This record gives sequence, structure tokens and C-alpha cells, in this order.
Amino acid sequence: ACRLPWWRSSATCKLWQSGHFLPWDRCQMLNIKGINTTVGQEQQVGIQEKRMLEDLEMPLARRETETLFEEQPETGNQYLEDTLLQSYLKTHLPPKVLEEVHQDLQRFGNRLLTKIHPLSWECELNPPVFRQYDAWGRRVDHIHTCSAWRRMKEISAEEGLIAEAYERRYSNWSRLYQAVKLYLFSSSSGGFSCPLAMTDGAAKVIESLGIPSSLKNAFDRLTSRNPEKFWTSGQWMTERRGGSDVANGTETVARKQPDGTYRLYGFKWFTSAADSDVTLTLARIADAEGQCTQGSRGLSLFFLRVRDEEGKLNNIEVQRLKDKLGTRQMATAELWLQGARAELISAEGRGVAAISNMLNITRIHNVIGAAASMRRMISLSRDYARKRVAFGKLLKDHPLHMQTIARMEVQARGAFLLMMETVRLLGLAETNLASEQDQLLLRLLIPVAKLYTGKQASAVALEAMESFGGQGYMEDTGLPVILRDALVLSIWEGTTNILSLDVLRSLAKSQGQVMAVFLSTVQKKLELASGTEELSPAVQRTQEAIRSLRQFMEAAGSEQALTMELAARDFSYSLARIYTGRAKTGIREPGNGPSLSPSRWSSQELCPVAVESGRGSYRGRAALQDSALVFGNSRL
Ligand code: UCC
Repeated sequence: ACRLPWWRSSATCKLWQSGHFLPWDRCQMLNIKGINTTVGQEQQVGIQEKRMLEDLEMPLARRETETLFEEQPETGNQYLEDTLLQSYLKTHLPPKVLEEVHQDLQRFGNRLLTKIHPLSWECELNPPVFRQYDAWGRRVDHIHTCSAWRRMKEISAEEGLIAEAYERRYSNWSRLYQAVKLYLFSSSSGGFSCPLAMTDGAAKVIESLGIPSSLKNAFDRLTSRNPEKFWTSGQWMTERRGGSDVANGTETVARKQPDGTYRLYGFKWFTSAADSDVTLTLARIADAEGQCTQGSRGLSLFFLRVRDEEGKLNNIEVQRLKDKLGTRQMATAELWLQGARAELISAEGRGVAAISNMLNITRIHNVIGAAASMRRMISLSRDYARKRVAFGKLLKDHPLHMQTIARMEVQARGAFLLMMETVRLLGLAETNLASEQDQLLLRLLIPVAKLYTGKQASAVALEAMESFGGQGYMEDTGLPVILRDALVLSIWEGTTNILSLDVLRSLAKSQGQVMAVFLSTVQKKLELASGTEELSPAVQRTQEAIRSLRQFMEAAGSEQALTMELAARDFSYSLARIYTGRAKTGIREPGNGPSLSPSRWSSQELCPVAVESGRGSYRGRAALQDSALVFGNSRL
């Protein structure tokens, strides 16, 4: 019904006489034009009325004031819409597990759509606020988070987003099931995926220590389904002098107390989700003379509670919150530790090795976040292509536009399969079902998957944004949030180069065994797939890539360490592309037609390290040339 304004009688009469129906929003629009009925203004009003009625006869003239202009891209139940995910679960899960998991994921998909996703937008609109002093000048260092953020914590417990992995009710499949829930949750989590990653990492470290009695309560809370009990954890690794070089950059000192606990003194430069209940952190234990061992061998791992029962900080001062490009929903703080009471939880000097259990979990979460972000962007892009008309037809009917989305889709499917393969292996390792080969492969795949999917996520988010034209650049569409949040995925938990060097670390530590396992695993799968005709071009290209990789490795074996360092990134990319190619040949892709994604995937350069090596990019001379290119010859 139209609420009729002052011009009701004449205007409606005229409109009815001319056979037009004036809808409610048009009535509103005319009202918005600011006309009122003040006595004595009838003549002026009459002119304005006339002008407006003329406007009505030229509807395009008022286009800029229409309330609904474009169809908003949307997603439905993300689980039900994700045919590749469903296909993967059908292929891999035992029927009984599949039945239960399917039911739960369907329900969870609905909850995400109707209840959780709106909260994520609230988190974005209400970022954390830091209040250093109260009204009376007392130092409080309070990080205020919004109610939606706090609700995310409760939902995480209710949904067992950490618990599922540790209860192991589906044995080795529990980890995969948890990862799938996190994958669905990620882009509706309002940034809460970050504390969940660290919480999972902390639980993993505690579990790997055999859950000592002093940490039993913490473990139970980190893995609880009870929102009132559930705790989240931080991971305070970064100090001013060391984000990547933790071994040399960590200055925090730990002083032993008579009761066996420690007090920590230092400054943590980035502490993500600083509202967490507990944290793991690194520090150097001072000896009786106050001296500390420098380097990696001087670092030990500590557990501490951030606040006591009354909410008072554990001798910690918050200096400020970070002003970040993205992940703004989450409080990242600079913290002074001024005697924070902590418990030593690693052997002295084994801090890095101990926290790497956490790193490997958070890196897997990073992969999950990357795959999820690509899936969301493409889902929205696809929906928009079904609704938006340009040049006389829907975007979906423009071949070039569809080619662009298809290329993103190939990347997203690749990331998804790399993610599933990694969590599948993790599940086996955690239930003592992994062979030695599986464990070696897992060690290699974690950095490979993290570095590769982190880059893919940024590239896909950027490309997808463009598929909405100018709308993609508009803050209130929510699309820039996805891009901003994706950009961090190649930075936190180790940058691309640091992860590439971690790939080399895994090779060195296993004396090359990880590579032997990698190659034989890929080879086996390709042999199985080679019987399928439609897969044969993809299989052939992947096999050629493996041959090139082998040749590169044989040649690199006799080269200096510099060669491998220079090759580390391209080498890691080669592993990612070859392994993903292998995974693509092993899964029945959705739909009844031919499996397109493996051949698309394998049409890119699968072994860039061999190509670059052929160009001499890893020779010492090339390193000098790189420096000359960056700094100019005169500065060398
Ligand atoms: O960014 C951060 C939090 C962000 C929020 C998280 C959310 C993520 C998910 C979100 C989802 C949407 S916290 C900061 C993250 N910082 C890093 O990732 C640090 C990056 N730097 C590195 O990774 C470096 O490579 C270091 C720190 C690991 C290098 O240390 P060292 O001490 O120089 O390295 P070493 O000497 O090679 O290694 C020491 C020991 C060795 O064991 P042993 O002594 O037995 O040989 C290594 O094998 O640690 C072992 N180790 C590992 N083991 C090192 N790395 C690993 C590993 N990845 N796995 C197993």
C-alpha cells in the first residue's frame, strides 16, 4: 500500500487517469525531493508537482534515485552448492561416516547462511576497540570486542570446530571432517578462523606433549564443546627484530621462579587475536648470571594465561592495536610482558622444534582459509554472472567472461584438493594409521600447500573482484573485505620465501627421503589414471613435468647451496602444481561430462623450476644480476 503524501488527490488522480500505477517507492522518492505543505506555498508547490509529474513520464531521468538498481550476488547453502566437496566426501568417506557427516554439514550450511554469516558482517562493522584507561585514570588495557565476535566463539564451541579433531569419533576421518567444517565456516567467521587456527595449534602442541597434568584443564577447554568452558589460544612468536627470523629476533627473557614457574619479560610485536584466553610463546631462559643463549638453541616454549579469573592481565601491558590492511575484525596487539607468569612446556632450547607442531597446524588452517576464500569469491562471481546483463546478454553468456571464471575455478579446485590431501594425511598421522611415507609426505605438503594456496587466494580474489566491475571495488558490497583478508594468507604463518626454505629444510632433514616419497606417490597415482582415456593428456603432461623435476634435482645435487636457495620458490611451485595435477586425476569431478579440470590444470607450466634452471636463473652470476637489477650496478 502506498502511503500518500500531500499531492495525493491531484497526482493520484492524474496517474490513474493516465492509467499508471504509482508504486510505494516512487511515492517515497517524490517525498524525498523535499516538498512540504506549508500554507501559502501552494503556487510553488504546484510548479514542483508539475515538474515531478513530468519526471514520471521520463522514468530514466530518475534512475539515480531508484532504491534497487542491481541484483545482489548471493550464495545459498555453501555445502549443498559445493559439488566438488560433496563428490570428494562420497569418494573417500566410509558410508556410515558419510551419512552422519552429510546430515551435519547440510544443517551447518543452513546455520551459516541464516545465522552465522550475518554475524560476520557485524564483526567487520564493529572492529575491536582498545581502551587504555578508565574514566578515573586507572590503566585497564581493555580490548573491547563486539557481541558478534563473542558469539562466534560460542558457535565455534557448539559446532565442535576444534573438538571434532580431538574427540576422533570418526577415527582418521575426524580431522578431515573438522577441516571441512572450518572450510565452510571460514568465509562466514568474521575473522574468527584466526583464533581457531591458533587454538587448534595449541591443543596439538599440548597433545603432542602427552597432555601433562598441569595443562589438562587448558587442553579440555581448548577442545571443549561447551561455550562457557571454551578457551582460545594465541601464538606470540613475532618480535620487533624477528618476524621470519624468530631464532635471532626473539629478545624475550624468562626468569625462573622458586616455585618452578617462569616470569617473562619482553615485547611481542604482533599478537593476533589478543583477546584470547591463553597463549604459547617463545623466550630465552636466563641463567643464574642473567645470561641467555642466543640463536635457535636458546629458545624455549612457554604456556601462559593471558588474564586471571577476574579478567586482570597477567603482568601484560597492551601498547596499542595494530592498524591492519585486513583481518580488521580481529584484535592484533603489541604487548609488553612485564613479568608474565608462564609455564615452560618444551625442553630447554627446543622451543622452535616444539612450536613447529603449532605452526604446522596453523599453516594447514591457512590453506583452509585460502581454499575457502577462493570458493566464496567464485560462488559470488558465478551468481553475479547469472544475474547481470551487459551488452544485451547475461555475463554468463559472454565466453570471455566465462573463460576468466573457469580459470579461477581450476585454481580453486586445485587448492581444495591440496587442502583435502593434507588433512587426510594429518588424520592418518594423528590416529597412528600413517605409514612412514605418509608422514614424510605430510611434512613436505604442509609448506608446499601453504605457500601455493596463499598466493592463489590473493590472485583469485583480485581477479574475482574485477568480475563485478566497479561494484567489486565498493566497500559496502563486502567484496573488498574478502580481498583484504585474503592478502594476509601469503604473509602470516610464514611468507612464501620462508615456506619455500621450509620445503628445503624438510628435504635436508629427511636426507632427500621426502622427495623420493613425493615422486613415487605421484607416479603411482598417474599410473592408475593412465587407463582413463580422457585423463591421458593430463597424465602425460604431469609425467613430463616429473621427468623435468628429476633432471633438475640430479643436476642441482652437484651445485652449491645457493642454487637450491635461488630455486626454492620455483621448486616449491613445481611440487605444488605436480601434486595438484596428481590429485586432480584421482577425483571424480562433479557433473556427468568429461573431467575438464585436470587437463586445464596441466596446461599451465607444471615444472617452472626446470624452465628457470634452463635459463640459468639459479647460477651465482644470476644472483649478482638480480642485485644489479634491484639496486643498480653502481651500488653493488
Ligand atoms: O603469524 C602469526 C599468527 C597469525 C595468525 C595465524 C592464523 C593462521 C590461519 C588463519 C586461517 C584463516 S604467528 C607468526 C608466524 N611466524 C612464523 O611462521 C615464523 C616464520 N619463520 C619460520 O618458519 C622459520 O623457518 C623458523 C622460525 C622455523 C626458523 O627457525 P630456526 O630455529 O632458524 O630453524 P631451524 O634451526 O632450522 O629449526 C629448528 C628446529 C629443527 O629441528 P631439529 O633441531 O630437531 O633439527 C627443525 O627441523 O625446528 C624444526 N622445524 C620444524 N619441524 C623448523 N620448522 C619446522 C617445521 N615446519 N616442521 C617441523
